[in-house]
Amino acid sequence: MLGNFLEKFKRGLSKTREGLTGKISEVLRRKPELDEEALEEIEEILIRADVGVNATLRIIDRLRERLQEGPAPERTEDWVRALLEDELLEILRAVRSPNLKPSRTGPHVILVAGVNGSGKTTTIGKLACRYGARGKRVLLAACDTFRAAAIDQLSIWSERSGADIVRHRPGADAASVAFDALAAARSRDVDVVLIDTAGRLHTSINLMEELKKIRRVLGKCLPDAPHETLLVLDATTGQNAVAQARQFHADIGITGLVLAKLDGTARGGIVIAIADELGLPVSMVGMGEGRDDLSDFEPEAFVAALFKGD
Ligand SMILES: Nc1nc2c(ncn2[C@@H]2O[C@H](COP(=O)(O)OP(=O)(O)OP(=O)(O)O)[C@@H](O)[C@H]2O)c(=O)[nH]1
Ligand SMILES: [Mg+2]
Repeated sequence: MLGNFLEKFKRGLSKTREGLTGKISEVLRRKPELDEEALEEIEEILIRADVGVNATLRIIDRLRERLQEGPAPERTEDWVRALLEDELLEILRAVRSPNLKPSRTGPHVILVAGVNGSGKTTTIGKLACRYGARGKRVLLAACDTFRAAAIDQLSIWSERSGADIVRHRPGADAASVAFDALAAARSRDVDVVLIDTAGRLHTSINLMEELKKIRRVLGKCLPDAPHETLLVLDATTGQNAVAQARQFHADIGITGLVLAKLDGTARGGIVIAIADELGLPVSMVGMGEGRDDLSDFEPEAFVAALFKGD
């Protein structure tokens, strides 16, 4: 299983590998003795790769400590890489997420939120394909009524995945779409309901109020719905993703993060900053626009792909 993930992660993380471990290897080759200057260079590389200042400083401190413990002849490039791998894994393992497996009787409701363009609708489409392939009956709720194109985009994913869709006219009340979607899900024996929502800035009060209203309506239709609230973050937005996650979590409570567009960035170190600073589970990562480009987050595969890419 890990092998399968590893191949996907290797492909998706090629840019990050160049920007992070590729550069670190360069330093290690130039300065195998790893003096203080080399440590500073590594520190800068980690920060540039969006690992986050706090996590970076801790990693460098730990590295310094362990270098002092280890006898000089052991300080080969491989040895230092292994130390770094250990440090990253320790941070990432703390946010390992239980995989999403609908097991209840009755619909498993997943609300998907995020700022505009972060990758919500695409993530929902990929999830619909994944659940469909596992024989689950899926229903999509087009609660992004803000733009007509958003409803059309979700409809395309409905066709592609074979999932049902509940949609209203553009401009309709998002919460009423959610209400109708749950009613349809219950009468049609649906296993998974995926709720697409409008994206606006995380500082938008309207957006948060709309999301809260959707949540209230879901809970009224089906006690303890939504069962998951996923926040989709665009990995290319760097440290801003951390601020977004904080705001969404404070306002609507997030149960899992999806990091989209990891394939498009050399700064995939953001996964480490998010794990370190938020402590929220990283459920999945998006590494492309296709239906199969969504993977459960596996810390071991992630770190292995960063260090053993080629
Ligand atoms: N490379 C890459 N592109 C992605 C990924 N996920 C989404 N995209 C692209 O990013 C763009 C925005 O994705 P959407 O899914 O429409 O984002 P959204 O959050 O629904 O956007 P709004 O509804 O406008 O808020 C699209 O062009 C997607 O194809 C990913 O994992 N990798
Ligand atoms: Mg969308």
